[in-house]
Amino acid sequence: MTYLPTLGMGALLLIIPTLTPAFADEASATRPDSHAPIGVMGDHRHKAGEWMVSLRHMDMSMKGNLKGRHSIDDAQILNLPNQHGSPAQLRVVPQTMDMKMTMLGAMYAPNDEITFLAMAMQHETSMRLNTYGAMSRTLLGSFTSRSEGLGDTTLGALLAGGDVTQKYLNGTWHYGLALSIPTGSIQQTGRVLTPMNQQISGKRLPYPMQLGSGTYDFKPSLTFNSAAHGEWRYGGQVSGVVRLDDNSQGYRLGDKTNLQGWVSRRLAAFASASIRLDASYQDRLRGADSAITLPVPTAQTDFTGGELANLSVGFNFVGQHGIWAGHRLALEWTSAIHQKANGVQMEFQDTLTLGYQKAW
Ligand SMILES: [Cu+2]
Repeated sequence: MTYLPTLGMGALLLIIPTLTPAFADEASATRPDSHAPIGVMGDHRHKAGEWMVSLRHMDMSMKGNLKGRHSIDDAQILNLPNQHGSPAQLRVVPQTMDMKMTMLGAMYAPNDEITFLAMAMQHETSMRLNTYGAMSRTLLGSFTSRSEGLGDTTLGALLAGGDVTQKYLNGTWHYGLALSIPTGSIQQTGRVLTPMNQQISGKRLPYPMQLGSGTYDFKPSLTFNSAAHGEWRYGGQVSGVVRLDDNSQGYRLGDKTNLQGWVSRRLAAFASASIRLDASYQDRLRGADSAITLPVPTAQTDFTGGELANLSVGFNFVGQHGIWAGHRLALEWTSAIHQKANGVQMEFQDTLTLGYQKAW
């Protein structure tokens, strides 16, 4: 997906000259950097009585495979044991994966101490795979799996924490408490090409192709936002995902922790640029779905979880007056800079996030 950064920069070049006249009023108090980069969730709270709606679109791409930190090719993957027994070794290898997510969010603050939030998600995922012969190990062909539909739904609240007023650490922090409700399907099926060279339809797709976790997940977070230091601002967040039960198919995805920090600089009254670094760790999946049995790395329960770190570059824009006042547009381009997979997993490439937000 190397076209994405180019596309992002192209869109930016189009947006800046078009919006400059309408966005150029310095007098407004709405700063573009008063929100974190668009890839950060639950980064800001609202004042009493305020509402906000947001729409985000993320497009994430994966390509090739890693064993631990190192690339592994198809021929090497065919030597690995298959936990499902037959055939004895892996015979289906993912090549590329594209995950599109559209998130619709709402925020409401009944008072200055608490901001409620809700977020619904729509997924559109596709994966292209190669199938090799059970005995011959020769390439039989490729096929593409697709899954599409509603994902999990998050409901929660952001609670005022406090102020920090040190010389070099000056800002506010807040807690986030959220619950993810398993509205996404975990029984998506598709047509696959088997190592016996048969096309089978209605086969349960591997774990990364499912639309939700299937479990109620607790999602706590702690966020710090600095005060403005002239044109500069920074922030950080630690967050987690804790699975509260096993799902109906007999497994739970690994718990997750994420640590991130960002720095932004205001470029104009209506625009800011940001750099963000994030690192996350996810545990292995526990249990297994007995209907997920393809001889493919993504159906091996030990080949889940690991470390991932990303570097992101983003831009926030906010209208300063007229019909543009208070309308926010943001984009962020995220690139994986470190990945250590448990077992063999697909390699993360990059993600483009586009967002729109409006508060009133
Ligand atoms: Cu908001």
